[in-house]
Parts: sequence; structure tokens; C-alpha cells
Amino acid sequence: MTKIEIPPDHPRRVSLETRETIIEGHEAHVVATAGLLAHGRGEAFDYLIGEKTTELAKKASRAAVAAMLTAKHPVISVNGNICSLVPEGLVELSEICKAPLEINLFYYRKEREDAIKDALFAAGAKAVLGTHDRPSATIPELSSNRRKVDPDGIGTGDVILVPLEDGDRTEALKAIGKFVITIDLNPMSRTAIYSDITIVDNVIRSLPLMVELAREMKDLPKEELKQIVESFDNTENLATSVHIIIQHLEANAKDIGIRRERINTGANER
Ligand code: PTJ
Repeated sequence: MTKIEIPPDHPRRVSLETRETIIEGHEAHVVATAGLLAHGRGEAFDYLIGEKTTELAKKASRAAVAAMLTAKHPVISVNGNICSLVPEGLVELSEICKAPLEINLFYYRKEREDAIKDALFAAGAKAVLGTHDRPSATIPELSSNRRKVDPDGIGTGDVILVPLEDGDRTEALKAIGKFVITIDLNPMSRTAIYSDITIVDNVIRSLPLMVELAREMKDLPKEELKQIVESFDNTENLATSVHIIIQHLEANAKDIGIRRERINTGANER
């Protein structure tokens, strides 16, 4: 399939380009077919939060980076969607936080594992854990393919970043005592609720922000970083995120008439 041309001034250019990226990832076997559906759900929630990084998401990102920088053994879990959308961001964050990248797939196929590994190496990764040629341990709490983990990665990790994760997996990681950070546009998802820190944002904005923050914060005193993590309250974060959606919907309900008038008079519409 050839990539469609999206005019630079198209009001929904970023969203359409991201969609193209995920479709290409699917064609390259990086993204699972179900990953296309997961992306659609993410798009809908992004629309509901206003398609921008909120102050709240910035605060959660700061806490997440602080947790990774103070961890004994932080690990970044990689699935098809995150690899297709922000491979360079994953590699950069991994290097700054000294957190190995581990491929961990729900819809496992060897072909997908190879495609993801190649994409990570092409993005600059020097090592990738979780591949079939590596030793493997298991999470007893899980029955799916994701029960297999790398003993040098998630198996012994203390702080695990699981961007865009399914709920069972996050629940299992919590059950075995891991500190879990997620990036999930849906503040009501099971993953969002189970995690210790949930960044309610789109990974395409969130990963670059985390890289920027990691660069800024990496030399801060450990005590200061720990304080940032301890003062973060995920319950308040998630409840406020739901309120942001409600406020955004209410503002939209008020604006609908004005927007229709704009369209009827031929003005540009976002
Ligand atoms: O590559 P695999 O085989 O490991 O499979 C990956 C998917 C994503 C298919 C798998 O983990 C899955 O089925 O996930 P779920 O249960 O659909 O959950 C995905 C969550 O991510 C949902 O809550 C979405 O709202 C959210 N989401 C989707 N796109 C984005 C997102 N959150 C942040 N940024 C996005 N771009």
C-alpha cells in the first residue's frame, strides 16, 4: 500500500499521519491486527482530552521519569503499537534511564518479534531483551503469551514502563510486586487503574516529553527524585483526568452551534 499524501494544512494532519504510521507498522508485521483496533480506541480518547498534553499529564510524566531514574533496575516493555509509533523515543529513554528494552507481545508471532527487533535496532538500540533466543522466566499469575519474561529484564526489574498495555498483564505485574508505569489515553482502563503512575496522554507526545524530562532530571539528587515519586497520587490523577474529559465534552456541547455556523459559512473547521 502506498502512503497517502496528507496536505500540510489539513486540520487533522497529525492524527491522519499517525494512522498511516500504524498501518505501515501493520504491513511490516510490527503491529498486530488487534493493534489497529487498540489505536482507534486511543484516537477516540485523544479526541476526548483535546489532543494535547495536559498539565496533569506533564506532572505524571515527571513522576514517571523520576521513578525510572531512581529504580534499581528499570525496564521498558515494548509491544507492536509503541514500537511502530515512537521507536527512537524508546531507544533514547532506554539509554538515558539505563532501562533495557524488552519485547513482550500479547499476539505473539515469531515474524512479529523479528520485525519489532529489527525496527528497534534500526532506531539505534544496541540490545533487545525478550526474544526467543534469550532465556525466559514466567509470571505464574498470567496464562497468555505474555507470561514469558526475560530474566535480565522484567523478570528482575523493579520499575516497569508498560506503554499501551492490556489490563491482565498490568494486574499480573502488580501481583508480583512491580512498580508499574503506563501511558494510556483511557483513564478508566484497567491498566490505568492498576498502575502506580498513569500518564494519560498519547504516546506520540508522551515519549518525546519523557525523553526531554529524563535529560533534564537525570542529574537531580536521588532524594529529590524520590520525593517527586512519593508526592504523586495516581487516584487523584485519574479522577482529574476523567473530569478533564467531562469539561472538554461540556465545552464542546456549548460550541456545537458556533462550529456548525462556521462550517455553513465555509470557514475552516478543525
Ligand atoms: O503488540 P501486542 O501483540 O503486544 O498487542 C498490543 C495491543 C495494544 C494490541 C494489546 O496490548 C491490547 O489489546 O491492548 P488493549 O487492551 O486494546 O489496550 C490498549 C490501550 O491503549 C487502550 O486503553 C487504548 O485507549 C490505549 N491507547 C491506544 N492508542 C494509544 C493509547 N494510549 C496512548 N497512546 C496511544 N497512541
